[in-house]
Amino acid sequence: MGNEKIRHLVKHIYTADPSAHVFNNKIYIYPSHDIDAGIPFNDNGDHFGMQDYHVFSMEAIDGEVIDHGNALDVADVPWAKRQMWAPDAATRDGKYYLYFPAKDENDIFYIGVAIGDRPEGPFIPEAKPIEGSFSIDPAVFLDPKSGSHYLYFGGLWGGQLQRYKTGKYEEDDSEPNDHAPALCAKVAKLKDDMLSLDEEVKDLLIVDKFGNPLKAGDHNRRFFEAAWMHVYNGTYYFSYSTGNTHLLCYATGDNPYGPFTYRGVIMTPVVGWTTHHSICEFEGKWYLFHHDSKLSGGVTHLRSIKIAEIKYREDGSIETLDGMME
Ligand code: FUB
Repeated sequence: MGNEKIRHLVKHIYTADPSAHVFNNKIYIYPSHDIDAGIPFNDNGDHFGMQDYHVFSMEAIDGEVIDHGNALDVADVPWAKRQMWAPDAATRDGKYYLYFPAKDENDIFYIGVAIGDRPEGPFIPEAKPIEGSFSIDPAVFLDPKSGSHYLYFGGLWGGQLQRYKTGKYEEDDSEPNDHAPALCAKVAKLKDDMLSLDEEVKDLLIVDKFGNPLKAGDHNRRFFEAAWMHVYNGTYYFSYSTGNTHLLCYATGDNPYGPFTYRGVIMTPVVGWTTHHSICEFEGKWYLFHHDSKLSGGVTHLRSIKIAEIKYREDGSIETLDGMME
């Protein structure tokens, strides 16, 4: 990047929830494509009425950002009816896989997968969502140690994670009381076909420095949505949004399942209600891809993707970025 601390990547359409990966020596970004669908605001996030995905690429951090156009449309996904929320992508054996959450005809979120021959798509969706998946915000992580891929997911409130607090779906939208353990993000290894889960979905536990699970009332630290995993210097970093306190936080562990110990804040609140990110290494530097609502004047569901360099200290902690910096 040049002298600027945060680079605004896309201005001709609204984009959010950027998942960045390096494929074939280029950066590919898989964001949500924000639109104003004319749906009134509510706590359920129904106003996030996205209908398709565009994929973007850059050959250099300062380089031109190419919009590769429509990669997948809700109209082409047999099981999905609305709300194409935060996606992610992965590659294996020459194929590319786009993972995405959407609501079905009963307004229940599941996670789907679509297959392409190129990183930018187009992607052909599977006829049904991934069996055993639920809620939102898929993030697919290639474990450099084992060579296996893991699917992380989950999101509270509009993302419906609280409906699975007993382990199976229930309409009850209440959260655990403040003193109970916080609800966890979910993780499961993917099969080699990249289309199905290889095991039962597990809880991803975040503990404090004393080893105690974070509490549901600990809104400044507990997981809300926007899971991401990366490895730096052999340590696993699980990062996420705290939702209603608008922080991007991280916790570290020694394997893809955890437990993870809470370490701190990566980015303070941005303009807009949501905050969502990915972390990606490119040419020896590490970058935070994120979004805010500055371009739309603060409209919460009309966001724009951005990039900022992140720095690690000697002890592996991450320097906190100011979400309001220019
Ligand atoms: O973009 C819709 C939802 O907003 C995402 O799935 C959440 O992570 C939040 O960014």
